[in-house]
Amino acid sequence: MKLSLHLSALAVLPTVLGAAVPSTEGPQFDKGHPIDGKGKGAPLLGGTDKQIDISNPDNLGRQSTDNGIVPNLKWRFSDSKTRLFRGGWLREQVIQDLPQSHDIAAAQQHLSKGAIRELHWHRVAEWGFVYAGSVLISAVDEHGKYQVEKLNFGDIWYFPKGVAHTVQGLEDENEFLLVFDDPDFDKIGTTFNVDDWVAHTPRDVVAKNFGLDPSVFDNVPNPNPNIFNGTVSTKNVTANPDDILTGDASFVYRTLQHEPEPVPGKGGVFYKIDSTNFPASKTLAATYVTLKPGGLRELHWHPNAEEWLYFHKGTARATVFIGNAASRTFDFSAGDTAAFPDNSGHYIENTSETEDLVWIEVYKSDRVADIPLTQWLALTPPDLVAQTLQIPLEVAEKLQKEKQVLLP
Ligand SMILES: *[C@@H]1O[C@H](CO)[C@@H](O)[C@H](O)[C@H]1NC(C)=O
Ligand SMILES: *[C@@H]1O[C@H](CO)[C@@H](O)[C@H](O)[C@H]1NC(C)=O
Ligand SMILES: CC(=O)N[C@H]1CO[C@H](CO)[C@@H](O)[C@@H]1O
Repeated sequence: MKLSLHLSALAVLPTVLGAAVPSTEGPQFDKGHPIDGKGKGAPLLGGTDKQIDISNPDNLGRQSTDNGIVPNLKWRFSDSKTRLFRGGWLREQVIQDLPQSHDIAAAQQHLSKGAIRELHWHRVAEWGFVYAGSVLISAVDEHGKYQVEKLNFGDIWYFPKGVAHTVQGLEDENEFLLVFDDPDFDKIGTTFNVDDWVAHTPRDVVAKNFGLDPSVFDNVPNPNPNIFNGTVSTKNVTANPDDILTGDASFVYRTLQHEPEPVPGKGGVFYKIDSTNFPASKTLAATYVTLKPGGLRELHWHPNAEEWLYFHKGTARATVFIGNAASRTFDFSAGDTAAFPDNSGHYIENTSETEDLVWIEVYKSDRVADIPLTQWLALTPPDLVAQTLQIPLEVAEKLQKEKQVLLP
């Protein structure tokens, strides 16, 4: 009797692999179930990562305006393999991780005090943003010009393709974002490390090249360590000070020492860092944005490039419209990266009640450029706008002609 009751109860209320069946009252997205509460959807009973479902309700179908097939545009650094070194670590996002990022690869890198990212160069340009601690950067270009500088929070470097460089951690713990203007960063032929080169060149040639005894190079590390623990540099380069890269030739831009862009919408703070204010940065253009709780980066698109993003703090959502009635909403949190297709329409909204949203945008371009929806419509004959969208003419006549950038 007891057994048959139990079995019939199971038949009405299926619990597969122990998953609790939710109530069907109202939307269930915040409980991790794809149920809209208006008759669409059903419980999720199979294998799933509950925490990820709950923090990505838009993947569960919450936005009824989403439509069509839009590929995944998001990658979490938390899903990257972390490579450990003496004095630091590295985790990357390359094209194999996020195939929709066609222009850019990126990494987070950590250097403890004294740790050195060994001397190297790349076939691609490198852009860095310091977000914890401080680092020493050193670089040399094709004209024998050089630069050695200490960078702190918010400071950016840009090393053009082929420029030799190194980075050292100065405080107890230091971390930064790296961005490269090529998505296939792990491809052979992208990075050239000095000790790797020396170790794989006939010793007598190395000795002849430097005019030194071959035994000088007996201890060159092999394999090369990439990052290794060291001691903080105390020596200056003793070359001609006239050869120091400064002014427009500088590889360094100190973001927070400049004025942010005007933001008439008053929703936050927007820094633009591109070749118009940082002349060295010819292939990568960036923004550093802080958006207040509930704020909105207005609907816009970028006429010149695909957009790559790194979310540093807070939580966000963004809907990306790729044309042909296709759009998809994504939920983001700190540590996520994303790539929005070239010219796709989108917004970014801070979904927190209390916390600022901080993110970085990077474009493979010499400049940051956007066209906001509101400004476009405001600068088009209002009767055409009114007829197209079927909105009152008075509304079309009063649209903001200025870019609002960030709305509260
Ligand atoms: C680096 O780490 C190794 C192994 O722990 C240690 O022997 C060496 O002294 C360290 N070097 C420096 C400069 O801290
Ligand atoms: C290195 O150069 C800086 C700036 O010119 C100077 O203040 C410092 O004393 C120099 N350090 C050494 C060890 O010469
Ligand atoms: C404080 C505030 O306005 N928070 C809003 C953040 O954005 C979400 C939508 O994504 C709103 O639901 C919150 O009210």
